[in-house]
Amino acid sequence: MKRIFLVLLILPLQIFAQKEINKQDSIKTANPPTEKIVEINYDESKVSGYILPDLLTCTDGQKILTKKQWISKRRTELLELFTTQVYGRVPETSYEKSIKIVQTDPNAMDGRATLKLVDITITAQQKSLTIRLGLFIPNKATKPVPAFLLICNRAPKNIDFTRKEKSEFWPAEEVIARGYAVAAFDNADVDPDKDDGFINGIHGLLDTKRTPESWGTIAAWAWGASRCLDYLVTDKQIAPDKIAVVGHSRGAKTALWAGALDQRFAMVICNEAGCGGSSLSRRKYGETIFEINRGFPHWFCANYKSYNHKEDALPVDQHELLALIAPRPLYVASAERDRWGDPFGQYLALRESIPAYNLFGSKCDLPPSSPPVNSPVSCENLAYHVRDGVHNLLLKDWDYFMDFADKTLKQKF
Ligand code: GTR
Repeated sequence: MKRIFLVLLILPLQIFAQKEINKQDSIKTANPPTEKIVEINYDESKVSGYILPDLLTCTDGQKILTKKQWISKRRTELLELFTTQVYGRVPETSYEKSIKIVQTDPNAMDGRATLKLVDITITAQQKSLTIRLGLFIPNKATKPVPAFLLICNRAPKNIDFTRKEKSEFWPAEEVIARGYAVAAFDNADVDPDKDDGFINGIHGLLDTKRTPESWGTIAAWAWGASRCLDYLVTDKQIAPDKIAVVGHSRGAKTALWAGALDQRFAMVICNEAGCGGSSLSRRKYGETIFEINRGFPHWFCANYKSYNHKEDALPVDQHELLALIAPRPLYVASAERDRWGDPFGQYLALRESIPAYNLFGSKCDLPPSSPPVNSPVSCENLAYHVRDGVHNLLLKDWDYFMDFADKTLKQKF
């Protein structure tokens, strides 16, 4: 009897949840009639023998054997390939930057933290925009603290600096309780998330003539994260060499690119970045390059579109982006039901980045199969988990991130 009752209770919930997932997937995969229809693959047995570009072989064939060669040659080369073929190049237009602390509250969170609101104003070509950075610092700290900077790609209420609204997406109170400072900015302050012909946001300020390798919106948000970091490294209450960048989904693709370009970020936390972020493009599992370019034509540089349906022609794959974070701590997280983002492809990408980390003296190895749900694995400066449930950033994810940061960032690797 009890069991029947339970089934009656759970079944409609499951059907509803599945419908929601299907609805999301069908939105993402609905092809306009003129485009080539390609079914999305969710079948691991159909992921056929792809060959990844070799992380430690340069385009001229030279094998990388030392950290010195990696830094001076291969790293630079990969950075350039990701710039020209994937995310796009930041224009060299000069701009002015003014940083102003517009509010300080030493009694935030019932006296447990100090809140600072910082306005970073960028001016160029007679236009300006302001990035509002919100920062909480634990009051019980006796020395400069490590910090997490979230690139918020969701509604501003998720990073409510008044703390009237609280969201697991940015669990500021919990982060403060663990002795970290916690900061966030709204990516829309830097660039709107829409295909507007690059006339608004920071593109409207800095773009002059656009070319196939001009920056897209992800690169713009990453640039914005670095402008926030410009302030954070000057705040005397924060340890400037212990600042982690965190992002979810499109924000996680951004966190990875920000961390690759700007080595002042001491750690990168990438939650469910998926295609164009932490999953291997050549697996063509879940979202593909074609799908992402079709759904979000403004995210990447125009050159990236030439790899639609041609993943094997791309001179890089995403394990090489992860490798650009080496030797700094890197956390790749995924969710069991986020098949669109290819959780296993993300684990494999992390594994494939290990040779770069090992050039710096670590002796890392991760098992070939990904760990069970809710069981993070880590090896020195690399960590991964697959959380139960759907695509989201939750307190549970943050708890795992902080456990890892306790062992790496806090200690100073
Ligand atoms: C999806 C997109 C993904 C991911 C996600 C998100 O619709 O296809 O690549 O970035 O949005 O940002 O939530």
